[in-house]
Amino acid sequence: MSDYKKNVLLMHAAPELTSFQPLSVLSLAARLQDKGYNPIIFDSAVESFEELKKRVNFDELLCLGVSSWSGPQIKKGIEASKYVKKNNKDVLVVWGGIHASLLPEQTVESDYVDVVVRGEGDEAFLEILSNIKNLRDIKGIVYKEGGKIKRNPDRDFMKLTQQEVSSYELLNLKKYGFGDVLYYITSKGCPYGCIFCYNLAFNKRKWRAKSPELVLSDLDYLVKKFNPRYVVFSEDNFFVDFGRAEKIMRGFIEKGFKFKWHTTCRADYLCKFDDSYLKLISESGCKSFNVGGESGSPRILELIKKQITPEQIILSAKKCKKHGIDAIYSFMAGVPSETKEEQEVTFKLIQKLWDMDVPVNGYFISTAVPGTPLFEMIKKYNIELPDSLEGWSTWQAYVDDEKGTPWLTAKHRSDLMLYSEIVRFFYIIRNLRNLGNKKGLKRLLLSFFKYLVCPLLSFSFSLRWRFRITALPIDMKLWLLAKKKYVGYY
Ligand code: B12
Ligand code: SF4
Repeated sequence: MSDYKKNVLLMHAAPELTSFQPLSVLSLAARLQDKGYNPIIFDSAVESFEELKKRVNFDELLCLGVSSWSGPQIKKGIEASKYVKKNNKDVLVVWGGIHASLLPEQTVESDYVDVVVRGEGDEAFLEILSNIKNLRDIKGIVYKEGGKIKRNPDRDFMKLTQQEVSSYELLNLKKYGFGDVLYYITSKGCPYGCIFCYNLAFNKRKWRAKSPELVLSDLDYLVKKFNPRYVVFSEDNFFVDFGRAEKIMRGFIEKGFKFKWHTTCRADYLCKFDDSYLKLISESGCKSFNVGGESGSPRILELIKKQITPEQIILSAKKCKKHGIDAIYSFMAGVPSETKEEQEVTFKLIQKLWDMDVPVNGYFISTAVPGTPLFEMIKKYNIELPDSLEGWSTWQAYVDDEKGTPWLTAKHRSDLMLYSEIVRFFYIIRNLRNLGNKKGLKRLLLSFFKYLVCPLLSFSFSLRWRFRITALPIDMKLWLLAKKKYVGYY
């Protein structure tokens, strides 16, 4: 029998169909490996609990760690925690991640949770595992002791100086997307204060970054091991320090990395970049940026503290186009207090981008997550807030439910949902992959979607968008069905 006191199950509670490597648990796992533990990763986006049961002996676990984001995905974390506790109540159950960090006391109140780690868990988790019987001196945690909930002082942000890529080998990368896309972060946090973003509460506007040397050596390792076709820097703000970013990009060229890369970039940064900087970005393999446009209305941009202007959105798109980089914009629908006129201004901006052949990947219904100023703002609408972890798992603010947006009338919300789906539809068909190596029935079904369903929807959605027609959205229902069947998570 292996030394089960070293077995730590790390779960990324995620819905099916999202296929992005879970960096939270990968980061924890790398530290555990360094200290001689045996981390086992369970990503509920790519593996069912039944499958997990076949490969893990639950009687031989020291701990279950669950990574959580607010929303329905919590349900899977709860199921796993309950199962583990029922099987053996001595297995420690620790929750972390953004949801648990923002509502730690409420999370630890659950019978099946012993400890919550607030913020980065890498160091705290190791300390917990080596001091299971005495958690008093561990910073950044909330836990139960003698039936009472205890909150220890905050922990400082960790230094991003350690290699943390060894743990990628614990994943079956083939299960993720096309199997040749790697997720990695070079920095954490963001110095801006957009009112809808988790950053203020979670990162206190502190941006921390890995050195160019560490980034390049991590990537060297990943390239040698996995030879990715594509690398996504899935962090909040890659470009805060233009000089650091420049060193990293020059490093890609010097090392002869062949992968293409993608990250997010602010519109105002893109306006500041001169031609030589944009040329470097492009030459280093950058294929695309996600850019938060959010709104065409200067008042809304100010309200949400985005610190950009509509003019910068257009200029940034033009500059990226000139250098062959796809800037992909996203917008927010139905921000509290937004008028129909302001909504119209955003539609016009979206149209202007489309006319320039610039992609818009979403017009997403504005939803407030705990810990954000937007969340404080919407409390005046007497929003019904869940009062338990289980409550959050059924709180459908992220999906199709009016509870999360009480400032919108049902009609306004359903109109916005329709426009949101239209924008998404045009983005998805723009990127529709060719039929690849699909064979047989799958190929037939995809051809049906591509050559029959899409043109039909394209026609009706164009009319709706052009004349702002929202009545009888039968086409949207068809689209929602088709999207679920053919497109997966979007
Ligand atoms: C990449 C990403 C995605 C990818 C998914 C990638 C994946 N599989 O992980 C995609 C594009 C699919 C996505 C989708 C969504 N996302 Co997203 N996403 C991110 C993003 C940009 C990076 C996540 C990441 O990799 N971070 C890096 C890791 C290392 O940091 P970390 O997760 O915080 O982990 C550390 C700590 O939290 C802690 N920790 C975490 N787990 C645990 C567990 C234990 C046991 C312990 C001890 C500690 C611990 O230690 C970790 C290591 O230091 C974050 C923003 C961000 N920077 O985190 C938003 C973010 C997580 N997303 C968010 C949201 C809202 C969504 C969506 C709901 C959006 C939507 N409306 O559809 C969907 C939800 C999908 C779903 N249902 O799961 C919010 C979540 C807010 C919240 N309150 O939970 C964030 C914070 C963005 C934001 N600005 O608000 N997202
Ligand atoms: S710029 Fe992006 S990451 Fe930074 S606070 Fe705003 S939304 Fe969040």
